[in-house]
This record gives sequence, C-alpha cells and structure tokens, in this order.
Amino acid sequence: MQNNIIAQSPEQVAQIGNFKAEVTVNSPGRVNLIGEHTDYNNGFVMPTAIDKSIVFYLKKNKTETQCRVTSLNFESTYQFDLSKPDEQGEEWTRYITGVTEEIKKRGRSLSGFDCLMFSNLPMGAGISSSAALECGLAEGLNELFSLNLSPLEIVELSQKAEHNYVGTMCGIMDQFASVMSKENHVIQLDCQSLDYKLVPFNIEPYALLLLNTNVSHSLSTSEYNVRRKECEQGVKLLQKWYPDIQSLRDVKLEQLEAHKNDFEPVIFDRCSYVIEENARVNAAASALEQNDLKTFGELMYGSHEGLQHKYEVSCNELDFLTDFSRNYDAILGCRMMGGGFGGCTINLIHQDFMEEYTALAKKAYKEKFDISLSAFTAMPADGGKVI
Ligand code: GAF
Repeated sequence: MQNNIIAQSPEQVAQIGNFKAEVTVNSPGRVNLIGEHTDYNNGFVMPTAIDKSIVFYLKKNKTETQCRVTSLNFESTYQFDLSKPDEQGEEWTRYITGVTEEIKKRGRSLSGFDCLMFSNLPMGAGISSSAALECGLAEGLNELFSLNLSPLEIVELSQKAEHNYVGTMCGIMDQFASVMSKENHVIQLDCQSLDYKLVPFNIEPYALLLLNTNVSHSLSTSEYNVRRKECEQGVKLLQKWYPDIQSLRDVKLEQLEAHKNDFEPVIFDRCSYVIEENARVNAAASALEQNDLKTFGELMYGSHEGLQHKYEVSCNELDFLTDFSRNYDAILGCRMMGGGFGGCTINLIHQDFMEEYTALAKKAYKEKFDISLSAFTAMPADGGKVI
C-alpha cells in the first residue's frame, strides 16, 4: 500500500551515525478510536500510540547553555541559549523551547545539548506529531540529564509546553497516549482522574486504516480554542441550576435539555455533542469488551456525525471520506480523528478489503477534490521509550 512515510536517506543515516548519540528515544504519534474533544472537558477517550514516530538522538555538548536541535526532515537547525530561549521562533521551535522551559519550571537543571530528530509521522495529519515532538524531547532530556521526571510529569509538562509556548489549549489525550501506551492495547482514559486501563486490542480480521486528506485548514488552532471556550461557557450557564457540576462530564443530557431555551443554539449543540460523545466512548468500551465490532463501528459513525453537525470541526474532505466508506459492508466504522479541519479519517475495515478500498477511495477523492489521498495502517504500539 502506498503511504506518505518518509524513509531515511543514506546521507541521513550517515549523519546519525557520525553524531554518536548518548541517548536515543522513540516517540510515537497516536490514533484515537473514539472520544474526540472530550479530553479538555474532563471526559473519556480511547487512544493508543502507533507504529509511526519521531526518533531523537541526543548528547551533551559541554557548554552551559548552548543547544542545537536539528530536524533531519526539515533540514533545519534551531540553535538557542537555555538562559534566553526564543519564544517567537518558527512553530516547530516553540515546542522545543516549551519543553526546556517547562522542565526548568519544575526545578530541574539542564545544560547544553545537541539533538537530531527524524520523523516518519506525517505532519498535520491529526496523529499528533506535536505530542510526539514534545514528549520525545522531554523523555530524551530526562534520560540524558537524569532528571528523575515520572512518565506522568512528562505528559503534563509536554501539555503545558503546548499551552504556554505554542498556544493550543489542548487536552491531555495526545501526550498521555504518546507516553503511556502499550503494544497491542488501547488506553481507556478518564481525563478527570487520569485513571486508565490498558485494554487488549485484537480486532482481526479487521484493521485500522488511516486515510489522510492531506488538507489542514488554517482554522484548526483558533477554532480549537474557541470550542474549548464554548464548552466552558456552557458549564458556566449550567452551574446556575446545577452548582455542583465542574465540567460537561458531570452533566446528563436530560439536565442540559431541560434548559435548552436558555442556551444559544451553538453552545447547546457543543455541550450536547460532548455529553453524547462521552456516552459513546463508554458504549464503545463495552462493545470492545464483547468483541462487538459492528456496534463499535456504528458508534464511530455517530461520533463523526456529532463532530460534523454539532461540534462543527469537520470539513468537506473528511465528510466525503466518511460518507464514501458507508457504501461498503466491509467497513464497520469511520470518522474524522483528532482536532479536525483536516487530517485523517480512521476506518475500521476488513483486512481483505483494504487494498481495494484504498484504490477506490483515492480515485473518488482525486476526482472530487483534485487532491491525492494517502493511506496507511496503524498498529497499536508502545509509548515513548529509550531505545
Ligand atoms: C487535539 C488535541 F491535542 C487533543 O487534546 C484533543 O482535544 C483532540 O484534538 C480532539 O479530541 O489532538
């Protein structure tokens, strides 16, 4: 199957060899089976790390504060001073600054280091290359400087790096999945308590197919933050009648519906989507337990509909692919994945149909949008680790 994963060139392999890393870390992206935009509402999600990642090669460089981080994919180096980092640089460099600054805020000391990174994670595809970048660097520095940060501290500081230095007010799902996942398992995570279960994930003869729209509409960061605010606005209003609720996770649909007329329709829709999506994640967890993939797939379609019509974070390309999948019985479920406005659909598809379907979807998508679709499978993998 064709994919858009970049292989290391012989020159890059040589560059990595000559670098003589002291620490090497593999930091994966993630998929999310169901539970979208629920994490920052203290709700439920079902992600796992996947077999696509960023690899970090790190070593100390004997200076007190000088750092050099090179992206082999971008052929670009970010050079900075730990004591006065550039907070306004290109977007990818702000993730780096974010991580070193958040580590310092936790009272850990760093000294000069050099880092090479190579990614085979498609960027902007909604499979969280950002969390892989933040968490992988944090894991590498933790090992290189013996910082004694726990996995959860790495998750939390990486999320804060994104809030404070990139400006996306993301939830915790992506970082949690990138760090805590286990091969052949999915995580069922309660984003309020951070209690989680690693659930064995064997869906044969089905598989997870990701179809990358190769579009990334510029709304993604701004609208993401708007959605978060809209949910908070909904909670604030609901607290008039239900003072005990802290987040939409505490609200029942009947409670919301009882006050429908007091809500702006948009805010009502946002809240009802989140409440329904939390219920879908719980239903999906039961379906998975019973190996009822048909029900699981229907819940995925339900999730997409909510994201399309109530939460309004989908786009024509994602809707087209989701509708297209409905024509085939060998596909049990499909939905947009991640923040939205582009990126991938995740398809629960019979393995025997994967090649044929990929060709059909590519042809139809090209005809409709004149854009090439890329496809790849995702296997649940271990979270980030030193290799
Ligand atoms: C992005 C965010 F980073 C996550 O925290 C999550 O909210 C997701 O969008 C939507 O479910 O990936």
